[in-house]
Amino acid sequence: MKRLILIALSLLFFLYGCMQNPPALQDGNGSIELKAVWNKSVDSIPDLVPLQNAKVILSSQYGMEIYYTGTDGYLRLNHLPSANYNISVKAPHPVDPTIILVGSIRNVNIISGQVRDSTVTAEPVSSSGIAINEIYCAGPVNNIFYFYDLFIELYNSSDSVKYLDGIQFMRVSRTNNGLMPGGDWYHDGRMQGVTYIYKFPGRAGEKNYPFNSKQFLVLAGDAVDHRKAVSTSIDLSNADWEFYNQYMAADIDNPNVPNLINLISSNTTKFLIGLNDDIVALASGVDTVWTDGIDISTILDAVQYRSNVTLPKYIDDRLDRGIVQAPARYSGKSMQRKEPGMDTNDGSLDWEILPAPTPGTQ
Ligand SMILES: [Ca+2]
Ligand SMILES: [Ca+2]
Ligand SMILES: [Ca+2]
Ligand SMILES: [Ca+2]
Repeated sequence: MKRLILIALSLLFFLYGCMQNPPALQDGNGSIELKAVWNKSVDSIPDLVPLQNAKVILSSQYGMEIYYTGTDGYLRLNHLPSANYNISVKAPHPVDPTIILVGSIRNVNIISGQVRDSTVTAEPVSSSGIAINEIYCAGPVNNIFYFYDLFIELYNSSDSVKYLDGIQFMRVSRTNNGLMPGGDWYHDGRMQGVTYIYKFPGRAGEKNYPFNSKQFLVLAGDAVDHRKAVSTSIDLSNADWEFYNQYMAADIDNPNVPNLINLISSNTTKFLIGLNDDIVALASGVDTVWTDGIDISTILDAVQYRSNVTLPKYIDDRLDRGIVQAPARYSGKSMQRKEPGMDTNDGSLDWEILPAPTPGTQ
């Protein structure tokens, strides 16, 4: 019996390993000559220059591969299988470390025996270096509707220490007379529809809570071992932070895990986000007044996720141009950026579904 269990377990681990490492791109006879450029111009006359040493993410039905452009801004690849490719590029700005250059093209059809010429034009976007890297909210596989094991993972992709003081995390799901969440309803540069807003201790600009370069942070709904409730769930008792609603009669509070606290006193329910459909955002905390909306310029990262990505997109284009594909409810699956912190502000391309959550790692 023991032996059987061992065999079953090793088979499981083997299958899990296969899911974790999809096969590398298959061999084929397609070629691409990809040119990456960015617009250096500060006026209306374009000044396109080659994007050197840019990270290029090539994804297709065969998986995902990472390459870099040369000093001439070109990436030339042969032996690609025929497929439709989505291509994202990302590079640091040559002078300004607060800006990154990002661009993407979709459905580049590569055909066996042909060389496909493509150009991707990157645009400058401001980069705080802090991104929402993983969202696990589907709930574990279970039949008692348990979904309290949610967590958000943040990542600091910059080369410097950032500070969490005053940073806000919010759920954005409120509508208003047909106006949808995540939009700039009053055309005043503010995002509307905030339903939950929690904050790290302190104020923006203070430096008491460091967030180190290349560090992952796990923000748990409840920082407890959820396997005690549902065996297929996960242990979040070692999370870095915990959402704690001080306006609720008895929210769970692991004393060893520091808290983000609730800014909406009328909200007396537990911190939750949609299991398969919602908008979440992270803001610097410079805009401390949420009631009139959150200044888009202070939002560090925001994404809309939906299990049905054919439904409409609500989030303002300045925050993200796509929709993250979410897994089904109670699937135990998670959503994560394809590369740590890789954020081109197109959730449709930047994210992937994980077979199981990975709190604190990629
Ligand atoms: Ca706590
Ligand atoms: Ca405001
Ligand atoms: Ca973003
Ligand atoms: Ca992760």
